[in-house]
Amino acid sequence: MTAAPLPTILVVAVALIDVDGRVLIAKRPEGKKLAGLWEFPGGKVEPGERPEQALIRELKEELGIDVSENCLSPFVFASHAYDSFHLLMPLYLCRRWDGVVTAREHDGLAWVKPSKLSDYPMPPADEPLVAWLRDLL
Ligand code: 523
Repeated sequence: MTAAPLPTILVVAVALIDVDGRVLIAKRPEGKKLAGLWEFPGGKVEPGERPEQALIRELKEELGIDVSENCLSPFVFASHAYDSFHLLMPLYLCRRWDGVVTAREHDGLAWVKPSKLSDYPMPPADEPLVAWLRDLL
């Protein structure tokens, strides 16, 4: 018998990059899946949303910042089969935002040089993105 295919969910994520070329990662909170791992912030694309709209919404909710759509550049697509779903996750780059980055939903935030990102345990979908960012920045 063939196993039923895993449902696919679309999640958007961002690498916020500061003037010193450091990248923001955020610690997933207790009580959520993959708690304690450091992720590129983002979240699920809700029905009817375009990915960029979803990312702008998530950045406001999670980090308290305002981002305009023309500051978001699509960079690379992550794909990972978790136990119960297949995750598709485009990573956007963003170097400009308004407001102060604040952990509203995470257990911590860190601004990290690309060469040091691999020191932080990440969700499996995020791990391959680190090498892409190291090569770019
Ligand atoms: N990931 C992931 N990496 C990553 C993100 C933002 C999300 O692997 N950088 C995974 C973790 C979850 C799933 O994607 O299994 C959904 O992410 P989540 O929970 O952050 O999305 P939300 O916040 O939209 O979900 P709800 O808490 O259900 O609202």
